[in-house]
Amino acid sequence: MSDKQESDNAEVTQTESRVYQPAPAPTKKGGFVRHLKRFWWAYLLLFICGAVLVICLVIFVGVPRIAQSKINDAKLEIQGVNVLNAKPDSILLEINSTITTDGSIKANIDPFEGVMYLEDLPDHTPFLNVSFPATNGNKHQLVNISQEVQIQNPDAFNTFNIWFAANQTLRVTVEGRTKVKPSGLSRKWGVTFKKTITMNGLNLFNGTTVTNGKIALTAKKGQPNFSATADIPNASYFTLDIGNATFTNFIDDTTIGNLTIPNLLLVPGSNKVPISANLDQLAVINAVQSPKYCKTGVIPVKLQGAAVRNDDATLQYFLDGLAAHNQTVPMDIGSIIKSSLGTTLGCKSSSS
Ligand SMILES: *[C@@H]1O[C@H](CO)[C@@H](O)[C@H](O)[C@H]1NC(C)=O
Ligand SMILES: *[C@@H]1O[C@H](CO)[C@@H](O)[C@H](O)[C@H]1NC(C)=O
Ligand SMILES: *[C@@H]1O[C@H](CO)[C@@H](O)[C@H](O)[C@H]1NC(C)=O
Ligand SMILES: *[C@@H]1O[C@H](CO)[C@@H](O)[C@H](O)[C@H]1NC(C)=O
Ligand SMILES: *[C@@H]1O[C@H](CO)[C@@H](O)[C@H](O)[C@H]1NC(C)=O
Ligand SMILES: *[C@@H]1O[C@H](CO)[C@@H](O)[C@H](O)[C@H]1NC(C)=O
Ligand SMILES: *[C@@H]1O[C@H](CO)[C@@H](O)[C@H](O)[C@H]1NC(C)=O
Ligand SMILES: *[C@@H]1O[C@H](CO)[C@@H](O)[C@H](O)[C@H]1NC(C)=O
Ligand SMILES: *[C@@H]1O[C@H](CO)[C@@H](O)[C@H](O)[C@H]1NC(C)=O
Ligand SMILES: CC(=O)N[C@H]1CO[C@H](CO)[C@@H](O)[C@@H]1O
Repeated sequence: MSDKQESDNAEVTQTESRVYQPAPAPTKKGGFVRHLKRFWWAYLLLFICGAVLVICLVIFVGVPRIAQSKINDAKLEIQGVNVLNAKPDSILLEINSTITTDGSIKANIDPFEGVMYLEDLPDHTPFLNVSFPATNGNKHQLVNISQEVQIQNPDAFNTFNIWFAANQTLRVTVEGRTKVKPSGLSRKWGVTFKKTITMNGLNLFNGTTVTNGKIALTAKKGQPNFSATADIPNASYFTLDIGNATFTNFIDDTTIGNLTIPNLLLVPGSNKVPISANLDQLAVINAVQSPKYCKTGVIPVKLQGAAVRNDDATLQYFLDGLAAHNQTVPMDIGSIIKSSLGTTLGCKSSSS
């Protein structure tokens, strides 16, 4: 640093001495004016060089910095995500999003490939690649994406689905390298686009209710012998084309059968869907008469994803999401039995 400064100083001194050498010894008055008249071009050159240097610094150091800081300050917000046409190794991914900037810089931003990863999973392994379209620096822009995305890293995508199904919120980072071309300049500069979004997960469908339960006494063996309507809350802004989802049901630690939600297309907000189940009714009746549940007739039934079939194919990523944890749904079995069979089952008198 100091070496460079010294040599710069030396150069300046040299130039000055060269400038001064041919000049006659200046008389007291008007000497400087004469000097200026004679060497105005040298000063002009110095000035131009200085101006060019400043402009170059602004363009080659300042602009990229400003461009990067504008990208960093831009806000990415997501209004909706659709996961449609779900296949074992691909999905149709639609994202409606907005990018908000302060609008102070007009610039064209190149399209780019971005990766998505879970911010709170330390290895940051991308679970999806997404192509972002070209944008500009306008204050408020709609960025809508619709593309068929290959699932190139199934493990990472399954993990994302497990977090998405289980967590109340999760943080997803979108990251990619792109180029920015400020309007009026002919060059492009590389910048990093990196945004972390905090989104709502499905929170294990907390708040699901089951109503309209009916026991089908005449069902043949293997046919569903229980039907109801479930109201499944989706706290996220995702629409998911899940398909036929089957869950194993437990009361405490005992399997009591399974239930299926046919053609499940989960949308944000409330989802009223029909369910049909094959339940071991004897086991259920025993449970509802047990001391633990006989007072209210309400049994917390545990559900664990057992199969997700869509167009005759298993969708492992949705299945992993639904199978990684049990979700608990309180079912008012007492009322269901009362309305289906017309009897009230109290507590078993003989039970200890
Ligand atoms: C995006 O917005 C359009 C128009 O409102 C809507 O039809 C579409 O379903 C939305 N897509 C997503 C992914 O939210
Ligand atoms: C893009 O998404 C916005 C919602 O963010 C929606 O209002 C708009 O209609 C969408 N445009 C298209 C072409 O889907
Ligand atoms: C993203 O694309 C790159 C290059 O094509 C590929 O190597 C990588 O596996 C992809 N990752 C995901 C998660 O799709
Ligand atoms: C999200 O859920 C996963 C799987 O249940 C868990 O391991 C992780 O710690 C959770 N992360 C956050 C940030 O809640
Ligand atoms: C589930 O919802 C209930 C209210 O419906 C709430 O009290 C409880 O805290 C929620 N649990 C989680 C894990 O969000
Ligand atoms: C659900 O139960 C029925 C009847 O017991 C059985 O045929 C079917 O294989 C089960 N489904 C799953 C995914 O376990
Ligand atoms: C769900 O609950 C059942 C019964 O208690 C248990 O056997 C099973 O391991 C649980 N599943 C998970 C993923 O915790
Ligand atoms: C109902 O379906 C289950 C499972 O298929 C079966 O075990 C049971 O016998 C059926 N009928 C009754 C009355 O529980
Ligand atoms: C769900 O299962 C039914 C009956 O097997 C079938 O007709 C339907 O096509 C399946 N739905 C999907 C989305 O695969
Ligand atoms: C984003 C959204 O629509 N969230 C909804 C998810 O479902 C619950 C229950 O139906 C609603 O209260 C949320 O508003």
